[in-house]
Amino acid sequence: VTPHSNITFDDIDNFYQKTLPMSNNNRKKTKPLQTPFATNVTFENIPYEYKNGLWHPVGVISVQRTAILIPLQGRDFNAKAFIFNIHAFARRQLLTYTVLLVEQVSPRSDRFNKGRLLNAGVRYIENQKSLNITCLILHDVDLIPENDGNYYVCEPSHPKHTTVRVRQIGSKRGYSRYYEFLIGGVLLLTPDMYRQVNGFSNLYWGWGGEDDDLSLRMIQRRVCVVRPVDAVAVYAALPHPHGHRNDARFNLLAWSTVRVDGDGYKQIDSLIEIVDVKQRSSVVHLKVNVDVEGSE
Ligand code: BGN
Repeated sequence: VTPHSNITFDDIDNFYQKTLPMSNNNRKKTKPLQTPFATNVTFENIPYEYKNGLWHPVGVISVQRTAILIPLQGRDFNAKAFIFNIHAFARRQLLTYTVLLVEQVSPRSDRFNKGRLLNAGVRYIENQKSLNITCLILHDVDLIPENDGNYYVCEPSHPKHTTVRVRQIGSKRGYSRYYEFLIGGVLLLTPDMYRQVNGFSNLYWGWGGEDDDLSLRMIQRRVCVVRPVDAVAVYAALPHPHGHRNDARFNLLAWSTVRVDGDGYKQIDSLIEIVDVKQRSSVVHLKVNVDVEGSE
């Protein structure tokens, strides 16, 4: 039974007839409920087609239209492993999706500005009106989801943070947990929610804090984050050297909530320039100058 086969309601009836418990009385006599998902059905090889900028499972209408955004500076070695894995993962979940690499170009600074990259990526998506994206996934390039039950589907009214437990590949330490407040790593939210908090601050240069800043914005705007259960919210982290820490992050965080309206997604256009768009079969590769002359 695959979703694209010509299955009829009769087939489904027949499939379930023998296994559905009819009442508490005969429950003991029947086998446990077996769904097609519990058998050896796999979506691994479901045909996909590329149509109007998105990957679609053939013969299936997905609930959401998803953009996976990966901010990037260097780390090509991680990006390749990530892209290789994320397509298989997305297809096993029958997503309708696109993958966007948002790579930083910055002539005046070697510090990573993840906030500007993500604001730029979301703006690009928003401008591609025909894509009609309904779910944004902000995804670190070094995190590989390990459980297919970690559904990459946006909740209608809450951002969803899915990096609950993370293990380092090659380390024997097992899974680490983070703090309740953390929303960094992988975050799913609708474009509406992104606008509601005015996206990310544009002021964080270097590693750390920009995600905590977004978390504060959400608290200020009464946006409540949800998480999947521990068993499925697991990731493997690819190895890489640590980025340059941002010493200004503590001070920026202290004043975060007074800046929400004046520093964020609404302000991104004057701060960045998309210098290259390369449409590949596996990704759309944007190069973004996050450091245009006159922007601080
Ligand atoms: C935190 C960082 C986050 C990062 C997580 C997980 C800061 C601000 C300190 C007040 N926050 O410490 O940005 O995602 O670790 O690595 O540095």
